[in-house]
Amino acid sequence: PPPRPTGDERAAALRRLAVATLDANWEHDHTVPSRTLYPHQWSWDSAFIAVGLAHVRPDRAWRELRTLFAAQWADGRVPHIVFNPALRVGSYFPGPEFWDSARADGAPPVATSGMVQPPVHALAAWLVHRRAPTEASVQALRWLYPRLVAQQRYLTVRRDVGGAGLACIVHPWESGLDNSPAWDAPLAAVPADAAVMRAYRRHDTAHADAAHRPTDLDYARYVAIVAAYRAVRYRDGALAGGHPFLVECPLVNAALGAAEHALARIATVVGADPGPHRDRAARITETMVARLYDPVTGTFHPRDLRTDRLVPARTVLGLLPLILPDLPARQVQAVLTEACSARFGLAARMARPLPSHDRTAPDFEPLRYWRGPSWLNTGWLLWRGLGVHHRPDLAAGLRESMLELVARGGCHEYFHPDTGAGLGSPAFSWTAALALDALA
Ligand code: 2M8
Repeated sequence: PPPRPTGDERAAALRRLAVATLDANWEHDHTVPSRTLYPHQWSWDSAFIAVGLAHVRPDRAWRELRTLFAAQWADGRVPHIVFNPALRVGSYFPGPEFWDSARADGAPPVATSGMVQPPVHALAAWLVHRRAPTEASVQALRWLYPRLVAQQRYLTVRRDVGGAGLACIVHPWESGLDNSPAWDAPLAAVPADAAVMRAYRRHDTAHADAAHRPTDLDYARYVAIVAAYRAVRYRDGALAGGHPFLVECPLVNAALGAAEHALARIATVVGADPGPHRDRAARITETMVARLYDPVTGTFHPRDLRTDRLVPARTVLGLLPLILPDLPARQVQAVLTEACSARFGLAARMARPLPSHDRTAPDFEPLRYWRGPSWLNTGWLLWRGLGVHHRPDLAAGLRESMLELVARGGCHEYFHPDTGAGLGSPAFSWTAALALDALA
């Protein structure tokens, strides 16, 4: 067998591959997540991508964020997809014709989706600036700051369907973890029939193994929920009255709280008052603990607002509130216990990669997208949380496991949670970007 590469050789090879992947996915003013599966701009992908680009092409990191926020709606929502008008119809489903954003009030001139994704952008902007603070990065922060504030306001005011101060998601796509078992219970109430999908052509299954993607029934429900939101032209006023999917997600809300912490730091750079951001961050953390933490399971769960119950599934979403610096010691300890249990296997030397779902659950599926496989972005968020809460031993174990995945498998979209084999898109941008950040 060839000699095992040294740590330095492994790092150099990984860096080259990551940079080449990001360069190949750069498209004029943004980076596509994948040329085949996701050929437009995605919201939270761009935030992760910017974090990675900061290490090698800081100008592009800012460009990435600016392009995304140039498509922000008048109400402050940052759309989860910004469509590239140069692409032919049918390059992604559901495409611009399906979303029909032009008919919604306050949509930008460019076609977008009408939904959001986890607001990790303020954190990303802060990290990009901190990596290389320059006059240009201060200018970029000045431009972004009011837009990031508007994004927060949209989520905490218009999307506060539960009335407690947390943001509600109106579609599983808004969580970023599309077919996570976390959404099975709330989705079961959405009337849909797999036959609905005969009217459409899925594009994803032409590029990835159908057995590794959401099912046709999942897609029928995804399409039905978009249709309900599109019918009210993406207005949020009447959501509580009957929208088919209304959930408070632990990741979206943890990102919301982490964003206020990041905004407090950004505020000091741009000459704004950090105080209100710190107050809002504290309120979000407190409310998350009160509403989404279950003392019996010792982890965070989504709250289904239609039943006002916590969803029982224990997924990786439950661990991600660890990114909140002000998470109380009791919850930090409980989440660490959950992460280090046989369900997720976090350790200073990890035997297997971090899965996206509880390995011991009967509905754990090692190949199917967000129902088991290991993803770099959720690993990266947990890794940051471990740093924030002073667990360098566990952070080092997780980092090593993530880098080993990419070193062996390449910049795949996700990885088999037992073997580490690469799955999904083989040249996926956030995997490249977050590997670069973990390497630094
Ligand atoms: C996946 O979601 C899109 C829909 O938004 C899809 O399946 O077509 C998710 O993994 C999501 O988190 C990600 O942002 C997107 C692009 O990478 O792909």
